[in-house]
Amino acid sequence: MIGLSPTEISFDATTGALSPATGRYRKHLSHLEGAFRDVDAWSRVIQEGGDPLVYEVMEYKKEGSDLFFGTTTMQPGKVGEEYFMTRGHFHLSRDMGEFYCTQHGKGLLLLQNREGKSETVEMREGSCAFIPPDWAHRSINTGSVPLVFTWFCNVLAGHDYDPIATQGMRMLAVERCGKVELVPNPNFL
Ligand code: M6P
Ligand code: ZN
Repeated sequence: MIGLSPTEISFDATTGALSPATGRYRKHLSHLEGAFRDVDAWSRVIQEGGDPLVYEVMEYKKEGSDLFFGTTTMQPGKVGEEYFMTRGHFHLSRDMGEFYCTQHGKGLLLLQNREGKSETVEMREGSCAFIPPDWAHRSINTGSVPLVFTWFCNVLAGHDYDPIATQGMRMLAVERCGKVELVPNPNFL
């Protein structure tokens, strides 16, 4: 790691655009098959809503560095009563956590440990969330504008999607009577 040069990377706090970026991807609703409880609503929003963009991730990784960071920009929206959210993952390296710092919008960070204990941290402008090692994490846009956050992580952390893709998370974030509610996921055993 000796010999790496200091670098400035700029980001736009309202769009999440990163410059320079070394990677980026977009997730549209059709890429999130199985993530939302209401499968009929999921198909309907894809067909009638033109397969909307749910989130975009941009990252900056310096070759040879132990750390990297990026932005995630989540669009507002719902599938049935459930808010747009990320897939959610554990880290492959179980001893590595992460930080999320919210730049714009509002949301919920839903966390779950290996024993199925569920916790949330509010995501709002000017707040950061610490994600402890071996806690699964999923971000949820509960607002009406894009939720933009920066994240900081070890390059060796890796993504383990299987447990959440298979079982989902214990809690769901839904809108009921115009309010954000966390309700138990009937499909989580
Ligand atoms: C955050 C980070 C990324 C992650 C992204 C989307 O920005 O944790 O590493 O890829 O969220 O989440 P997911 O990979 O679970 O879809
Ligand atoms: Zn992560």
